[in-house]
Amino acid sequence: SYTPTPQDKFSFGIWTVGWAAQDVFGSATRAPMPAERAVHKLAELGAYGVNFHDNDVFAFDESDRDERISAFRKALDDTGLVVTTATTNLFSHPIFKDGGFTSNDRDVRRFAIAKVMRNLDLAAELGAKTYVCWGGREGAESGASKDVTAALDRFKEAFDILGGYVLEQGYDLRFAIEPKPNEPRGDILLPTIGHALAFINELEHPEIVGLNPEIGHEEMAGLNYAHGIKQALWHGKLFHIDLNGQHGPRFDQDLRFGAGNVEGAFWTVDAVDSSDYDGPIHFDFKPPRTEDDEGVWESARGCMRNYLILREKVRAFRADPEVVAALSAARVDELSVPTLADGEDWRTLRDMTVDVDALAARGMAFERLDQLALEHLYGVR
Ligand code: GLT
Ligand code: MN
Ligand code: MN
Ligand code: MN
Repeated sequence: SYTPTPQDKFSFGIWTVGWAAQDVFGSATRAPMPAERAVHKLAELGAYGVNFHDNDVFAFDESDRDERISAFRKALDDTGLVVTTATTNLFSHPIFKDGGFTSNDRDVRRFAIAKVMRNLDLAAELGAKTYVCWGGREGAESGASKDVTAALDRFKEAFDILGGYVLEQGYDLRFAIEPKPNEPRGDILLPTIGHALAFINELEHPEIVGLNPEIGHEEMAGLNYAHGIKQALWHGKLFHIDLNGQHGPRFDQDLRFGAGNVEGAFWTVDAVDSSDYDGPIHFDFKPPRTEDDEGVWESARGCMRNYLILREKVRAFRADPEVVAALSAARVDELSVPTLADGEDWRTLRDMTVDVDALAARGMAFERLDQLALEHLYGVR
């Protein structure tokens, strides 16, 4: 068991398994991987879909565009893998050194928006429903170099242009902004789920813009991912998820899902499994630089296995009668009862009295509940 099937809706970025493992301190340890090989291998492992950047498939200069897209499309047809999601590489080429949508250089901004439009056409053609926008280069290393107010105006302008484009073309696509606090820029704009949620409200077409939160990115900022996606869901804005692993605030580790913060992974699966999120269960990880080709697939397999293992544990936790009793002792369900009863308003509360000492003395019984969760996670229940 713990063998994935397409019904589990697992998907991967082509760039994840395809990463040749070059980093800031060293060159690639693996061979470049054509997109079609990633598609075939992921299908063999039981995945359902893929996400791709334009330049995961063809070169930046687009000289090989048609032949590379045909090979990609053939692999998709041969395997039945679905393109759930697409995105644009606005970060690798030197032209984007100061960003795409918010570069100080206006010519670069215009080129970046055009590059996105070209890949939106391909995304729509291949049936993607979500278009991820990770603004990794939108930011700064130093204070005076970026007029943040103007940058936000330009960020909004880009989404307004692109939103208009998608609506006028009649594409069945929604944008998903992916926040990240830093790396590769010293400070990235729209650094967390909260910043991005507020930004979306300022757009011309907010209804087609939501979020793609990544576990590692929120945890780099010291934030709780499960809480973050629950708030995004509460706003109706969880359009996509990037699952991976991270050990707290440090560089972006992109470990396979389930590694790093294991307890966080447990509550993440609980949050997704109990929600009405129906997008792909997407993995955005990087097989470590130590791994050869076999290690790459072991790492990809691990993402899916860990999700299935945690899903089983989360469901067992929720179904455990002792957990049901502990939830009730912790009065978790009482939080769903509105604070005012029908017909009441502020007048009811204004002059009420309570037995302060008695309320202060009531324990919350959370430790018992959390111990039960840990015991399910540790595998002793
Ligand atoms: C890049 C980044 C990811 C984003 C991808 C989408 S590319 O690997 O680190 O977090 O999701 O552009
Ligand atoms: Mn990451
Ligand atoms: Mn990444
Ligand atoms: Mn990501």
